[in-house]
Amino acid sequence: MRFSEEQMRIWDPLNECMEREELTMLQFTRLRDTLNRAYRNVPCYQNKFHSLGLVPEDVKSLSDLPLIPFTTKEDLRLNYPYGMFAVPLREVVRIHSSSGTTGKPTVVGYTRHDLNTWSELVARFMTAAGVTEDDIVHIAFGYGLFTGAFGLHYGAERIGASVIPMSSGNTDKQIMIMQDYRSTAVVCTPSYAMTMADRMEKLGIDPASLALKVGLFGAEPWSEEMRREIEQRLGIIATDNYGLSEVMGPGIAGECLHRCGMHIFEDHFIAEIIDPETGEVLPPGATGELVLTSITKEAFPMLRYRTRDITRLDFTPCACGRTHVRMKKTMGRSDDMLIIKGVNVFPTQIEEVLFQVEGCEPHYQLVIEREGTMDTLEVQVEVNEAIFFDEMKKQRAFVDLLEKRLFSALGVGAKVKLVEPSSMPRHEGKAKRVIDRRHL
Ligand code: DLL
Repeated sequence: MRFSEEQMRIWDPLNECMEREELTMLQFTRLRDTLNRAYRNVPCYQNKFHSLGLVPEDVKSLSDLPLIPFTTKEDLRLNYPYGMFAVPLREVVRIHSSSGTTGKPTVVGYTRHDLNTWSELVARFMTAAGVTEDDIVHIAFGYGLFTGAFGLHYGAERIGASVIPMSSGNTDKQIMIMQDYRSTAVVCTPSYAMTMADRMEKLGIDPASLALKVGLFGAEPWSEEMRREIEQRLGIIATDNYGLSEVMGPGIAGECLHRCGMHIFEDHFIAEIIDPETGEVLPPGATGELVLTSITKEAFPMLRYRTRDITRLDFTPCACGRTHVRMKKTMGRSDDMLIIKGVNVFPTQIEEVLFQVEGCEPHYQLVIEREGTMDTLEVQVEVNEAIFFDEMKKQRAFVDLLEKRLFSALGVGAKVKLVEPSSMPRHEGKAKRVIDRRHL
């Protein structure tokens, strides 16, 4: 695909295309400042340093980064709500929170300067996706404590685009607004994009009749197959962007139009990949858990935060000219990894298989149960009407085909259950794919 110069613009070329040597120097200066501030103002960091007999001055270059202890979700829980803040609350102008599916959510804060940085970084990946001041950006993330909507909102405004703060849900109204206001860019989770595509099909609305050109998707794992499906069904370019509230929210990494990995904004975050079992830093290109250190944040600095997201870094040059390293699509959080009969399985691997088989609808759920000491996996997948109402023999052959494909992709057996078209839950925010019926 060829893109115009306008589409290939870079928001902040000075920082996004910095030579590695200069970038390394900048990272170290910023890291040192962050360490000093975190050590001085956050008892949790100070205690961790003390227990190792460490002071910030011991970190003399970037290669000393592994000396710094990891920060985990547990640290944030123990210091709930404001214990990890490095500035007095009077300097905090915004508070957000993580999705917190279990236990108390974690609380994060931003100074005015942090909000400015956040908008700049979101503006970077929106520009990288081809969004300009001429775009009408339709934000269908839920506005609230979740960082998704506000993060994208201020980034789009920073670019000068016209922002529609639609929020999530009420899909028919979303579609009506898209039609009437001529939205050109849509922002939501990939699973909600799919829900919208389904609904348009049901309502007999041809996506080509809309003005949509691009979708900026993130906040949950999704496969390349799902990207192709969304692009084809909505007739748009779909880009991926990554972030997590503990480290800032969206705006940590985002794809350019080449869509070959998400550029991590390395002048603000240092990325490492570690072995999730041993904590050892892995060599460039290895797959493991992403660890992030923020180096410019004031209110809520994060030192070596264990994201739990499994990915790998790609240091090869990108055709767009940005020099920042790219992270590959995450396979999911290590917490989402299923262990079926001793084999590690990520839901996105299953998604890839299902999307390749004609007749499967892009809606599925994974049910894990325990039989004796063994975990079993059932893949429930919606199929189109032709297959669902097909004769038993044909249906059986379809199930066999899926089970075979799953086995060869995963290396472990899964049972497949076909379910009626439109019977699976549709998602408005982050999709919940796994139902765990084990009583552990
Ligand atoms: O989901 C921030 C965000 C909002 C990112 C909007 C992109 C767009 P949390 O609710 O704290 O923050 O959830 C963070 O979501 O650790 C990943 O597991 C997952 N995640 C986020 N973006 C992606 C992505 C926001 N592009 C958690 N691909 C992260 C895969 C993602 N997983």
